[in-house]
Amino acid sequence: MSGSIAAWASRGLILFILAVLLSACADDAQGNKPAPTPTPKLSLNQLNITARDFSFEMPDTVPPGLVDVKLYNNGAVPHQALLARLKDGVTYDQLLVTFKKGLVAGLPLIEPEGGPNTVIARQGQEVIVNLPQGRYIVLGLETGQQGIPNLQRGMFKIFTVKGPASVDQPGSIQVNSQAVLKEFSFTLPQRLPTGEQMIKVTNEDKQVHELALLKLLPGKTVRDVESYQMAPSGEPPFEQIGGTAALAPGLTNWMKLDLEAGDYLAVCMLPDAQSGKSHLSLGMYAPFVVE
Ligand SMILES: [Cu+2]
Repeated sequence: MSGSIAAWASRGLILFILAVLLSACADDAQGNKPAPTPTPKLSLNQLNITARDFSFEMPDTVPPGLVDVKLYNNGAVPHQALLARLKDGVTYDQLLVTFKKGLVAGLPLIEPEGGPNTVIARQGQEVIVNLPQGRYIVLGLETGQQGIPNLQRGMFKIFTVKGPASVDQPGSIQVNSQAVLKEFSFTLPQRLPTGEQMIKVTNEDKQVHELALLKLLPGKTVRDVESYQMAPSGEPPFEQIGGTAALAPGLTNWMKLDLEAGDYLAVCMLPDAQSGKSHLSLGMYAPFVVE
């Protein structure tokens, strides 16, 4: 019995390989560029989050394990959706009161599981996360106009992760390249191709980091980004195009990108627990080119 299953399995594999080869040949014959690596055909649980000015719309319950999170910004200002698990013993009231004192005060109360980072109006970001069961809150940690944190305007929503877990395992996610978050630095490719790709993002440091993606406007550099962050005025020298939100030490997210050619910057804007300075100003950025 098991022998015949193995035979069927290997026949299926051969057919699959043939199909892949044939499709590759078809591309070459027409002189087209090879197709980008297809995104995984996993039966992942889906979570759609709509951000508005200033609220989140999403289900009250999310299944544990791998979840494909799609954020769409239906507001007029930039929004992110950080999925944060409350640490044991922390209450929602305590969390919201503490976050009002600032990020440095609030971060120790949560285990940040990542999620889609900040995108401008009418844009989206898709990120696969791997959620343990627990009590959660989705947070928008951006500071909006007049220096008021969006959280204080209502950018949070409580939810629970429970129920049957996803059967998919992280190893089945097809990855095109990797980004590693370290102590005030990133390791990621200096060049990326245009088009769809999946990037595995892992925090290998002992503190929380994020990977915010910025597309630099023509002629702008990391210095312009830094000056803007210190004293925002006028139009930013960049466009916020997503990335992965804050990740606790040791955790991994998978971000799906579909980039056009240009100059980009991966940055971490989170504040340092000791000095309160942004990780960007401590050197946590990495420029890269998409071509
Ligand atoms: Cu950081």
